[in-house]
Amino acid sequence: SSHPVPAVQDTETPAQRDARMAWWRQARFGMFIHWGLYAVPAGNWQGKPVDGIGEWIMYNAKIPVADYKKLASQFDPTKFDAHAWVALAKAAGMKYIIITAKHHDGFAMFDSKANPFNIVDATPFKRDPLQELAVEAHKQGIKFGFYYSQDQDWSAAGGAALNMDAFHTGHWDKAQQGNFADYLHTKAIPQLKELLANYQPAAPSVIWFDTPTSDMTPQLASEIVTLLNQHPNLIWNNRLGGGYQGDTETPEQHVPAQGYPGRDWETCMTINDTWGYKSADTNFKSTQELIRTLADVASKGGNLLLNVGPDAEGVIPAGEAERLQAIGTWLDVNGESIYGTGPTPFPGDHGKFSTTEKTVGEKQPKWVPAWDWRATARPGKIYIHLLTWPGEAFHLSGPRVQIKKAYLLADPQHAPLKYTQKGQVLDLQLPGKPLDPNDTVVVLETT
Ligand code: FUL
Repeated sequence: SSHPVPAVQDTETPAQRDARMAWWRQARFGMFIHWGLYAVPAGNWQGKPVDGIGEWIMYNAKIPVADYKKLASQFDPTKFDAHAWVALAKAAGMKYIIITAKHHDGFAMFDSKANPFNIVDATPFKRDPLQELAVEAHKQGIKFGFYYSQDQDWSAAGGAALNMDAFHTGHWDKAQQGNFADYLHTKAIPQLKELLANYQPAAPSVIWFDTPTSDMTPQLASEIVTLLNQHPNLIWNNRLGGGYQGDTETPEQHVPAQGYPGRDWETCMTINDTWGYKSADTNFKSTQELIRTLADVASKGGNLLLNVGPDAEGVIPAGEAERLQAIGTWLDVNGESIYGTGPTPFPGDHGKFSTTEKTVGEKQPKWVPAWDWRATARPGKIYIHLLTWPGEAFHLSGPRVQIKKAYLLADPQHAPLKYTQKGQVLDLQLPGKPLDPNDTVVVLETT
């Protein structure tokens, strides 16, 4: 494959880059975990629900730093079970896990010597859940990485993002006043060093940066890149700032109509309407919509990083866990049409833009997909994902290759389907009903 954009590590050859990205491109499906102190208020402050996403409650309710820090004494997630979380990700068919090591609130979910506002030093829990997850991920053979909010840190002097270009101005407490470079040198960079050094051999495979502002100058960002470059297998995203493109594009809460040809990309998405736990949010997407979204993403050559928001006891909400299990059941049968596949000659424009759609965290017009069909491919095979059953005939215009055999992936016999192919037009005969109402996959074997 070709990569017109310069490699992140400018000493890297395209072949080295392909080797570094290989597991990630195979993976297609990962688990995002937003877990932090914000799970304690769970969307409510002083007895009232606070509008907005759960992990932004400190900002949205303008909670003073000292009051927010007091939440730590109430954070005792004794039901946290690293084995169960990793097992759930695996059962869902996910190939990697990215967890919030520190979100914008500044609370570190790991044992940090660099700053005492962390789960080991400031809570009755006293354990390092990231260490436990790193060990489990390694044991259960799944990749593991860290989300780290390098730019915004509402608890640190200098970290409350004076220059919130895309957002708003940050300060609401004198304790937040300070110098951004000082914050970076005394907290963010030392913590990134801890995360990169202390979790070997399991982690991290990925560092997932977030919300760059103009505070992150090219010079400051280059100090972080120097650190990252000491870890030659590391993958990091496009949200560092300072002009760095990183390895991956990160569309949020939507699937870009055409993907990002020539770039690796990953849609991150919530199952309900929040990343961090909010007790009142049970607006879960259906399993069907989630499976279709995964097929949609794969058909455009991307990965889906699907979020769960565990509660303050350390439990992944049942509504989220159930959906993950169901996606895993579908992938058990149909995984061949997702993992390691690439886009096809007919990605199509299945959908339309809507400006009226309510979006989470984004103000751009939203792409609203049409759930007709998608296609993924690997050498020798094209997979047609039938999302809405077309009836007993399916007409496909475009395959420039001769089809040898067609069958339904969910049919254990792989009994051949009848078809005719004239030039680039394929007419398939299908059963009257779908084998799977979420996504019935037709395999086209090519010569
Ligand atoms: C956003 C953050 O501000 C949200 O809280 C969340 O972490 C999302 C994945 O990225 O930019």
